[in-house]
Amino acid sequence: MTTLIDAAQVADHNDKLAAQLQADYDALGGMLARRGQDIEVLTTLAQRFAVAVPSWGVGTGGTRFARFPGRGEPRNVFEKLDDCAVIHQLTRATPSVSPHFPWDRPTDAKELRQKADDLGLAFDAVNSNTFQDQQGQEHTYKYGSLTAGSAATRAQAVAHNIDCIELGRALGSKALTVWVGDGANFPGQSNLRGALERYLDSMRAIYAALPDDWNVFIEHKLFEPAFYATTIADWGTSFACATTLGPKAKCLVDLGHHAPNTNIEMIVARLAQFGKLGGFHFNDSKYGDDDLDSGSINPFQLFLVFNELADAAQRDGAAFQPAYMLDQSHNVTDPIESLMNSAVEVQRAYVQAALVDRARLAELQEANDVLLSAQALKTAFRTDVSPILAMARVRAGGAADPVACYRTSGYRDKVAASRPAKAGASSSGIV
Ligand code: AOS
Ligand code: ZN
Ligand code: ZN
Repeated sequence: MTTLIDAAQVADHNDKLAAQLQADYDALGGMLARRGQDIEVLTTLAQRFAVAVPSWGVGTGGTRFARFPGRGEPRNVFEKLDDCAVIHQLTRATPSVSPHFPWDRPTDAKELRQKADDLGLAFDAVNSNTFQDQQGQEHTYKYGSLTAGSAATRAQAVAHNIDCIELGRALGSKALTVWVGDGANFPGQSNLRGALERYLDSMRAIYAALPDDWNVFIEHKLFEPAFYATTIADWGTSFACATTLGPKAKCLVDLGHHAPNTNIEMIVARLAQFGKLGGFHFNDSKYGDDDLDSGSINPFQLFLVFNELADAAQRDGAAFQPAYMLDQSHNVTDPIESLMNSAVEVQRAYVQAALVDRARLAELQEANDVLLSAQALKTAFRTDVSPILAMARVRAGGAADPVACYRTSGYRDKVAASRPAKAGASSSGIV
């Protein structure tokens, strides 16, 4: 297996922090023991956590105003995989990559799979793209894709999704994520019910092409690019469509795709209850689909989402396996650093949720002890589990402090030299 950062350098970094980490770990272990919790159980749990990295996340994103490219941005899917491998090498929490077509379309899927294999990576859900026109494309998506009034446009969008399934199969993926920007910018622009009927027709054709062991994830989003009425705007629509389509169709919750102050953890609880929670796109936001780093704005919300996931896991056992993926856009930070931090923040919420004594919480709820129920969650959320996360990484060969280790490694300088910037960069993360 190829490692892009010298293992000796990681070991050296860890050695320097070893005594400090052990002291923090022991102190936390003592505190948790007094609460009746075994730190080793939590560290093992942390080591089992995994979240996929979005291939488009390793390039610098952009807004409709501008894109400010970073140094050494990946120029193709192979270089994107290299950056993803660095993220996994140092965090040990991101063993898979969620690719995006056609941005990541390989000329040879076998070669791409081989490359991923060699880096110790696998492929998670593949993402289709019918929200922009591609060069040489026959029909425009300006007025919709899977919901378009034109049957030829719909057929083209369906064919692209089926092509994504084929590519995903060759890469060892097991799911297709469909997010469509389809909708209307003005009242009257389209027939609201008609658009959803056409969406379902298109999705039925895509669903029919799914292999037996595949899922299709329906990703809802309140607004943007449609600013009046998005066809798949909310979890209710997503749930209704997933239910109509069948058992392989599930809902995907992108944390940024709701109105401000929406109770996302309750949406998670509802979808889990009815067996339709397919997975997540983790990110954070203040206003809309800001795609900020996970846990950077509202870490308590992230914790509450994982609190619901812990409840669902307890109820449903091994059958409950939602897909965890990041979906972020990095405009002013080094994407590798942001993605490493974000993976750790999601992992942190996962471990913090495991600190909640669920039996005790149930008793408190039963007794209508509102204050102590709330405090049971707050106590878990306030516990700094950083030493557990660091120990989990170190034991798995990752870095005690991924960002510090990455900066010392000089990886960005190295790729800046081998990947010269190109003019006219697009906002897709492909430079
Ligand atoms: C768009 O807002 C959605 O979050 C998509 O999941 C995702 O960002 C897109 O597919 C990547 O281009
Ligand atoms: Zn998303
Ligand atoms: Zn989004």
